[in-house]
Amino acid sequence: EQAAAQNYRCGFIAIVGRPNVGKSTLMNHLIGQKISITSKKAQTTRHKVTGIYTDDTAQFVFVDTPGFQTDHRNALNDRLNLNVTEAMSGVDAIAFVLEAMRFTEADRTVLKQLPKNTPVILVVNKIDKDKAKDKLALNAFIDEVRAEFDFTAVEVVSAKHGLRIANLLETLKPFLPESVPMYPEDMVTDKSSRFLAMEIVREKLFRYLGEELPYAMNVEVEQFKEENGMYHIYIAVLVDKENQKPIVIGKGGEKMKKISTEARLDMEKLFDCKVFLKVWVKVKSGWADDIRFLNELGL
Ligand code: GDP
Ligand code: MG
Ligand code: K
Repeated sequence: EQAAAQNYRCGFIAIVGRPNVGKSTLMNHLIGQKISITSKKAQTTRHKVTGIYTDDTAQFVFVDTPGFQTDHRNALNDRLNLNVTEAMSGVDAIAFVLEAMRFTEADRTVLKQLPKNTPVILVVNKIDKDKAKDKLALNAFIDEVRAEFDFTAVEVVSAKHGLRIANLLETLKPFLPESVPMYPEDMVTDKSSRFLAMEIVREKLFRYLGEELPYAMNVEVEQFKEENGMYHIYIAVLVDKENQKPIVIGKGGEKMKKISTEARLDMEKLFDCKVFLKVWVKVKSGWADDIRFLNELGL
C-alpha cells in the first residue's frame, strides 16, 4: 500500500484556448460524468471551474479558465484577466486547446499570455471535421502550429465524439507530480451547480456583448431549485445604470434571448437534466465603484 501511494500522481492542469475550440466539451468528457453538487461552501474565487478525474494511478484536477478578455480593457476585465493568470500559475501543465485546421490570431493571443516555465501540451480538437480527416493535411497543420510555439507534447482528440480522450490523459499524466490524491475519489468538481450556472451565463454575456459589455456588470443567482427532476434557475444580471439595460437586452429582446437559450442548453448538457432558466436585467446603481463590494464577490 505504501508503494502504491508513492507511485500515485496528482496535480493541476489548466485547460485554455479561445472561445469555441471545445474546452467545455473536452472537460465534460475528461471527467466522464455529470457534474454534481459536492460542496455548498461559499464561493470565494470566481473564475476556476474545476473538473476532477480520478483513477487507480492518478488524479487530474482540471482548471477551466473562461473569458480571456483580449480587448475591451477596464478595471473589471483587468481583474478577470488577473484571475485567469492566477488560475494558471502553479498548475503542473497547461492543455492548450486548438481547433483542427484553424489557427487564428485569437489563438495566438491566448498563447502569448501563457506563463513561461510551465509545460504546454497542444491539444488539437475536432479531428472529426472533414478537413482534418486527411492525415497528411492534419500533420502539416500541426507542424505549422509547432513552428510558432514550443509545445512540450501534442495530442489530437475529438471532444464531441469522445475520441482519444484516454490517450490525452496518458499524455498528461507524466506532468503530474507524485502525490497522494488531494480530493475524495468520487468528487468531480469543487464548484456548486449554482456557481456553474452563474459562470455559464457570465460566459454568454462576454461572448454576445463583446465591445458593448457594460463596465459594471455582475451576475447573481436569485433562485436555484430542483423540482420533479428539473432545475429551475433564476439569474439576475446587474448593471450600473438604467441606460445599460437595453444594451444587454438587445433589440426586441434579441440578445437576451440568445444568451439565455444558449446558457440553458449548456446547463442541460452539464447537469444532464431539463432546465428552466430565467435571466433578467436589474439596475443596481453605484455598486461597481464600491471596491469592497467587488472584494466580497471574490473578484
Ligand atoms: P469552448 O468555448 O471552448 O468551451 O467550446 P465548447 O465546448 O462550448 O464547444 C464549442 C462548439 O464546438 C460546440 O458547438 C461544440 O459542440 C463544438 N465542438 C466541441 N468539440 C468538438 C469536436 O470534437 N468536434 C466537433 N465537430 N465539434 C466540437
Ligand atoms: Mg466553454
Ligand atoms: K461553451
